[in-house]
Amino acid sequence: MPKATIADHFAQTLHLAGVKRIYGVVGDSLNGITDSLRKQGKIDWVHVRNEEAGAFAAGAEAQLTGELAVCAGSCGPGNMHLINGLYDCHRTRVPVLAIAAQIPSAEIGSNYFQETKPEHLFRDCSVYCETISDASQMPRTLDTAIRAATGHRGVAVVSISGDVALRAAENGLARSAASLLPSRPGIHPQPSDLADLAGLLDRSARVTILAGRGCAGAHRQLLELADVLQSPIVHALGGKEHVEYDNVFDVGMTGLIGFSSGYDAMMACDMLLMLGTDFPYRQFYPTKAKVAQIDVRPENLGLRTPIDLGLVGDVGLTIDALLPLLKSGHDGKFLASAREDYAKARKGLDELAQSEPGGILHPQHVARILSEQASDDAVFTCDVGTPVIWAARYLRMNGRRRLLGSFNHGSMANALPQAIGAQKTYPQRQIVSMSGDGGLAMLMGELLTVRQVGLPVKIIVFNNGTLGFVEMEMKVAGLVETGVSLDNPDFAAMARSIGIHGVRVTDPADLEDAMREVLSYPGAALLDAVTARDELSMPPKITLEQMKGFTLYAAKAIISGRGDEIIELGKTNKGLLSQFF
Ligand SMILES: Cc1ncc(C[n+]2csc(CCOP(=O)(O)OP(=O)(O)O)c2C)c(N)n1
Repeated sequence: MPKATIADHFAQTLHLAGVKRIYGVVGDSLNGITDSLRKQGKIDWVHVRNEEAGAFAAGAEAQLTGELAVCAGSCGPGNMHLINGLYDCHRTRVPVLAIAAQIPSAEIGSNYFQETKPEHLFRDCSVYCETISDASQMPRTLDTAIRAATGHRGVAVVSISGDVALRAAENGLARSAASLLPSRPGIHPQPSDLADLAGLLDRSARVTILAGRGCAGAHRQLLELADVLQSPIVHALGGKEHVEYDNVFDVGMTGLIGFSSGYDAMMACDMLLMLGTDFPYRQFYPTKAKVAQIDVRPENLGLRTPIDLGLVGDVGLTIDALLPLLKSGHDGKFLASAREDYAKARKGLDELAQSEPGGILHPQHVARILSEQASDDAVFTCDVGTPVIWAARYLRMNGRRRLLGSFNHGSMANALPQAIGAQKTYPQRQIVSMSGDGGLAMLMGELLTVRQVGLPVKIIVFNNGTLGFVEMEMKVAGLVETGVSLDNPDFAAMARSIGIHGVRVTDPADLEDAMREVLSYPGAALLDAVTARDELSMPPKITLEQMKGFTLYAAKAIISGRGDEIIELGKTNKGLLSQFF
């Protein structure tokens, strides 16, 4: 029997770590590993058309399951394509291992064909990034990468030359899955810190909670806390899927794409309690309120706004320990008024989510019908651009549905590859990609992946003929829009030509039937929704013309739906918008 190679040990170690598939594109520097995977027959090779999509797909899988997902690229350009997707994984803090193949080991440092330095290139988007240049480093380097990715919830990159992968293995494998994947410890704050926090909360009359993705799994605790404090809960986009549902305390989102009620609840409180959120936009934080923050990452405390108290802890565990220390007695006035504001904001948004039969199809309408018709456990992915706004505002979460995006990294073209990862992970669930026409085109080759791999992904294209979000930003800045127009094909006809069911809708009267046809189709299907180009994600009464004289930030604030009251603030913050996109 031939001796096991390093590549064989890769296949065995990944299997031991529970890895079910690897997303990637092959190349000769990867041949050793792909061949070992083929011979082993336990890990599926998911052949994407661009490695960037492979990284996004792995990130989606890791985010949905919380478990290690893997992508791979061949040497030089092959693994460089991974980088954008890996940045997204890294910023979303999901456990992903990237295998970055390297040129022949003897050629390193000679400016050889396809030579790059992966250990430099990936440094910034990883928690661990090392090269295996000798058989004696295995399996320790790979094992450490796996532990780093899962333990720190981030990206680990292992670079290895093709010839090194084919060398004979020298050492034994990890002894058990448990030794590779130690479970995460629960993090409890110190009792004295909890007492301080309880004191602060008891002394504050108007507490607002800002809840982020760190609230995953803590829905019960969050509601119990809000009930004791009679607090409105504002959610950040990353928290939407974990916070918004079955929640009478929720008053919407704040931020660039949020709505007035969320913004107001943050600004009117005398104490802000941040739970598992790294919401980045500093100008949306109150300046006078006291602030306490709970996060598992100490480096996140006080990162976005000055805080009075920071606790390192899991949100759920911390609230459980905090609740017995709190005195009840907060009256419900602040909450009631925030909820009234929310009802008004919600009504305003809902009024925008319809279109006249025979008239222009509004994207809000498309998003609302999608939400109404999608299954109860659908996984939605939404492209950066206006689809993220429609998803944030019109998708109804229920605790079983999931929503993924590129919420921290902000990359276009995330939705389709994330849908590929989601569908591979959950073959039986309905997976819906809310794609921009620009976003879809950017990684359009992945439509071929969808078809070739046989994934029943549903793709809803918001086809507005423009890079809409940027067009709006340019108009708001008083610039003539440049480089935004998209001369699109009939995406439905294009889908059909490659074996994906395609339906095009232009008349709002046909929307509901078209959506039903696409969502219920047994295989991959695409809805080309030809939507209004000049759709403004802002209150209907304010026109672009009115916004021309405003500063970028003020206009952006209006787009976010917070109305006139913010214009004064905008005057002092000229130019801020440019840093966001
Ligand atoms: C990779 C990348 N390139 C450029 C941008 C800047 N950007 C943000 S949104 C956007 C437009 C997206 O257009 P589209 O997908 O058509 O969606 P729309 O906003 O029109 O709905 C652009 C160019 C980005 N965020 N990511």
